[in-house]
Amino acid sequence: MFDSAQLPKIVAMALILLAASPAAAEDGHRLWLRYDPVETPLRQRYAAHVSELVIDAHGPMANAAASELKRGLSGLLAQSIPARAQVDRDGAVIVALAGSPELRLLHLRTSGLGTEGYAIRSATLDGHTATVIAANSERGLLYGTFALLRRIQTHQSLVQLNLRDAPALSLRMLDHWDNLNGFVERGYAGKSLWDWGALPQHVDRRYSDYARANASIGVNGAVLNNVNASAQILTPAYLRKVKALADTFRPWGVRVYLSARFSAPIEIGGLKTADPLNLAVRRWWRAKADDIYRLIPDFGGFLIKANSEGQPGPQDYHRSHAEGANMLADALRPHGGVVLWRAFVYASSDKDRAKEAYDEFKPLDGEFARNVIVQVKNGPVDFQPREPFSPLFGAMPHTPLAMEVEITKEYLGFNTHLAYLGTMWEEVLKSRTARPNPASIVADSLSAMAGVANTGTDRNWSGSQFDQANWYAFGRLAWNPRASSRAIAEEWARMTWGNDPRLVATVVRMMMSSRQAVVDYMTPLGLAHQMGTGHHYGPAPWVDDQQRAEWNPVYYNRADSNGIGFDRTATGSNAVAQYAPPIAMRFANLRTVGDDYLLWFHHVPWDFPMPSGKPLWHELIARYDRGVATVDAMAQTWASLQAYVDPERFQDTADYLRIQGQEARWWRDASIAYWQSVSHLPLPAGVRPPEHALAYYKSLSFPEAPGQ
Ligand code: GCW
Repeated sequence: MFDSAQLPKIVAMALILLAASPAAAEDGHRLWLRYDPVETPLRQRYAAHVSELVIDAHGPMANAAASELKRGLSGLLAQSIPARAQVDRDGAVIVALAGSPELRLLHLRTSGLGTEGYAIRSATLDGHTATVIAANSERGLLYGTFALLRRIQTHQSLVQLNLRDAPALSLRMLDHWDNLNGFVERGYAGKSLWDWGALPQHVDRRYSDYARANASIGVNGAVLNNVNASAQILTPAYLRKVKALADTFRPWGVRVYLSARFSAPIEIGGLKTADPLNLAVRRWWRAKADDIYRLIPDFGGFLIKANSEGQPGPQDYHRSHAEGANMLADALRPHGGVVLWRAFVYASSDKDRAKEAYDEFKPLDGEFARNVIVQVKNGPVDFQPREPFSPLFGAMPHTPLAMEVEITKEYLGFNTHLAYLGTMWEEVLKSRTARPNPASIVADSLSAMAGVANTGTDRNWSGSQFDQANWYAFGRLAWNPRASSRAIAEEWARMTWGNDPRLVATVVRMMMSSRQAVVDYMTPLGLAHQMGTGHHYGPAPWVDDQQRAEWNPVYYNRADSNGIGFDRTATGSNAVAQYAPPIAMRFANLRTVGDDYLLWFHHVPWDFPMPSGKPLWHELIARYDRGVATVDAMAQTWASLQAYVDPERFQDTADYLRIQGQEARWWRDASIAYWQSVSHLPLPAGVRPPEHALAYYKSLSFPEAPGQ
């Protein structure tokens, strides 16, 4: 029987149990938007600047900004922040659109901020100190809000602020390779976020969380479906589902785009052709666009993969890429939509694959309609751990270009390998094109950036804790392609792991060396595409039996008893000639090309003396060893951070680093075993021989590979 005298004891015990039970699991679900309380005394200093909220802007995005400020500030300062109609004390945070009385009083000018920029200024209003977030648009206010919160999250001062910022590129997009059956092509973070079966009736909470995370890093567009597209997405039933997503994303400033299948007029329109010059086809697309805009007035437009890897396209009707793109552009133009037309094409079997996109698209410069953007992968081949920049950047002065990068790590070890890609993208964005000016860089040639998303239904969104950093870095670099990847890593580390200086410095150090480590243990010195067939996981430099030449790793490594690497100079494919003369000269010369692109551009004898003094054969092996050593060092470094990190996320990362260590060895050993079978050279003294014979590595099949 229940004895009431026991009650206080029971309550006390329950309280003890509650206190001892862990708080909500630290599974990484909150991303970089954690908003845990800042420690005192810093918190008190911030509190002096944040006593109340005065919102002088209305509309869905302004409301989202207001709710985010409330949520973020009350979390970070561990107190609720009241909203007021007017400033009535020191420390107000004011959110105001251009033309509002507050901004007029303060003479705060918003000219130059464009439609997405913001200003944040410390001010005195009605005798009270205040911090003002100002913009020309609600979207600008949203970005200003996240910028202010980020300052507190990263422990920066709020004193005497006078900040202005606006994005350099107007389109900052995530491309989802999500199929309608829930499978994500090259996705390593679970299934697709979009639950097509339950939409539009059920709108999952995650959709707005997703859009909110994008808003926090300035991403303003999302292509919902795979570029290997199903025409079904354009049917009325699916468009109603798409509308539900668009409605959910809108308050966070994210517009929806769709991948369109070029042959949709045949598949779902009942036409006999998809010829872009056929009148019925043109009419069909116009009507389709009208239908979409009736449902989604701010629909962004179409992304197209045409005549690439078996996808249909205008060349099926002997029309050019420009004719195909312009037909869709005509349909979207009355509504303000754009066509993102991908330049990822390779079809000819007797040509260097690295030359194909340039050869096909460069002659079309000037032929595209004004609302077409040509979307070019960062490198000339395909999202490898390292490639030189695509020669199309700077080569199409009359065509807006988007740079497409792959956030999901298809060729960099999937989700278990820690590789911070900010450094890779910075390297590409800052590469000198010398077009049109001697000092021009890739970033100068861009109108947009698109990142192939790494999001999925995993609790941590991206497949690993550290893969979140790549989503984050993509957004920040798309906002400012001249930003420093180190500064972005630091920002992310502070927001995600904590502000302790030792923790921050260590995490940033790991991140900054991580991508080079992957290059070293997978494809050192400019090698590329040595991954297993189809899945692209694990080493397979020996593969030579694929139907098309350029599907075989041997096509890329060209290793033989004389040497290794792809001659892309005048004695070979002459791909170097696609670059501006000063760049071409640098790449073409063995002495100036540099280690990073050596084997990308040259077939080099095994005994070639490297700048280190070693012959190439020895240097190559040293690079594999360096890659393995860096991963081991990362694992040790991470172990030293145990006291700074919550147990769940600590363990996730430690486990993955262990897998990465095993797989780095697998890559090293399998690659060296194969090169040795071709070079017939002995291993340098003191070098650890591969653990197994080559036959063993060849016999492994995915997913039996070590660590799987
Ligand atoms: O890297 C390759 C991928 C394909 C992808 C293709 C592309 C969507 O292996 O999975 O298809 O690129 O970018 O179109």
